[in-house]
Amino acid sequence: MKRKLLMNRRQAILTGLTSAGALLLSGCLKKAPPTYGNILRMGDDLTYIAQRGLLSQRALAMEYQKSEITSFPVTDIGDPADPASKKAYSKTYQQLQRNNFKDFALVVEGCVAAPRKYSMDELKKLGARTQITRHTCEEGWSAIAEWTGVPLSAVLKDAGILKTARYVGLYGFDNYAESIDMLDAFHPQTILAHTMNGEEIPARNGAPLRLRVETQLGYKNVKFLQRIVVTDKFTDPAPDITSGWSWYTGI
Ligand SMILES: Nc1nc2c(c(=O)[nH]1)N[C@H]1C(S)=C(S)[C@@H](COP(=O)(O)O)O[C@H]1N2
Ligand SMILES: [Mo]
Repeated sequence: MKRKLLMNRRQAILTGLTSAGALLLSGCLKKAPPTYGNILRMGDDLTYIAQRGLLSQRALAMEYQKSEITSFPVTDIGDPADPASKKAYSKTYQQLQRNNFKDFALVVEGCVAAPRKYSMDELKKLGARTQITRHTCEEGWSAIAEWTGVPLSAVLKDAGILKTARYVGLYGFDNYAESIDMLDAFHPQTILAHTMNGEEIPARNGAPLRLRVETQLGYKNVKFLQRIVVTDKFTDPAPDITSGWSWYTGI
């Protein structure tokens, strides 16, 4: 995926938020938001505080009717099954795919009492949520699909998430990765989706498991999930891939 710089629009928005951010900083939200020492991401502090302070933290993203489901654009040209794919999928992923992901297991580790792997069946036993939501890509398109998956909160609780936990890093088989905070991790619409429009997720849309985090822009929705790492400190898991994008990108 190409790097995109969204700074022009963001800079404009941030200028407008400066006073709100300053007010909030002196108010109840004293905890420092994530920052990178990266000039492109300096504004993260303000958007993060403004959104977290001003918006209802449990508000649900809009859900749609089946009749509103749209086609879903192909975003990365890569088909994980195609060795000539422009994207680098790991050998491990291609082997798993050849066996229709029967041997797939999600790694859950870090600040959890019981780090372990979960097979798809084990994940499905933890529960399911179905939601028809709009995916909004930072490149300007959006699409509506129905997703079914296990709530991330259920997985974290099952693994025995520790009190020190602050962030969840999510890593894909293609080395793509993102992190989210606990509010988003425990948001009821944040799910690890295995089903799209009633069928197993197609390869290009992130088989066998992808994150759906409906409170943020498209690029936070990590596809081809391999590993989840719970951390007590802020981490930017793939700064080389996503550093042109804001870390917190609430919609
Ligand atoms: N593993 C992985 N996840 C990813 C990406 C990626 O390149 N690799 N691209 C992101 C971006 S920018 C978008 S808009 C969506 C696209 O999802 P889609 O390919 O199902 O349309 O996936 C996101 N998750
Ligand atoms: Mo995107």
